[in-house]
Amino acid sequence: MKFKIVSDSSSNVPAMDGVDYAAVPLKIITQRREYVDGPDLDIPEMIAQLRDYDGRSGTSCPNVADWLGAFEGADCIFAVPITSRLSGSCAMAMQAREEYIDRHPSAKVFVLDSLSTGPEIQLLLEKLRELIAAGLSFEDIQARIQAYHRRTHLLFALESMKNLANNGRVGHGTAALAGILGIRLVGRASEQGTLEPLHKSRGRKRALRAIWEDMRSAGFSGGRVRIAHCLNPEAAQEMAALITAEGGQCDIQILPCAGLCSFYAEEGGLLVGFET
Ligand code: X90
Repeated sequence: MKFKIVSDSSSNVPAMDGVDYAAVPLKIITQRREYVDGPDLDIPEMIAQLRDYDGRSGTSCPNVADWLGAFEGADCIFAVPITSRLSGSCAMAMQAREEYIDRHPSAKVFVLDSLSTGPEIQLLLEKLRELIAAGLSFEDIQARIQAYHRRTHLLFALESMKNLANNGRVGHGTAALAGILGIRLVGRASEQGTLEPLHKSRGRKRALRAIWEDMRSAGFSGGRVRIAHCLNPEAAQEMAALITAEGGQCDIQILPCAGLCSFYAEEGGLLVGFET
């Protein structure tokens, strides 16, 4: 049994120790250049170039061949793409699953629609690694990761939603909530896998406080927290400090957004994945 975990680059996890793992890249596309969201992408450079660019920009998801290439060589595969409600990545992974099983009839592939992105996917990947290391069967792992998924959540604070609106991922009305200087939109990944606005907060401190209060009302009482930020390590540290000060000992990790999350969360954006 050769297990493998595969996600797409929206997870911000380029590599994992102790397990066979791959992340298939999405792409960020402007009329000037195309950025492949792989481990070599220079995020600060991409953000700087996007800052000076006012033409059209968008993204594209991995295709079936990209997912198939990542599955190759394994016979027990868990794939965790970005929410199917905002991207075609999950549909491509599902189609790759069909083709892979046709070619390798004894292989097993489970595609878990994350209904989320970034640090919530990261939590799912880490849990999958644990379940594989524990020596559980494919079917047991599938049942347990689905149960765990009901306990994972994503909250975020965005200073701008221009790229989300320009690419039809949120309405312009929602985007306007975050469009004013100093106002951050705090929201969450809904149960259906869409972007759900929760509050408008003035200033960073209030936005972080709103996230913390939402974590508590979702039922957070310690456990794992994964924070991804777009060129905003200070806010990520402050978020971690607030959670530790009021929530006690938790397992918190901070990491920078890769390309896809950087493009949509934009400079200053913060994403917080946690378990309840
Ligand atoms: O297929 C593609 O081109 C990718 C499209 C992705 C669109 C949404 C990315 C969102 C990234 C922004 C804040 C978190 C929103 C979570 C909603 C579930 C991060």
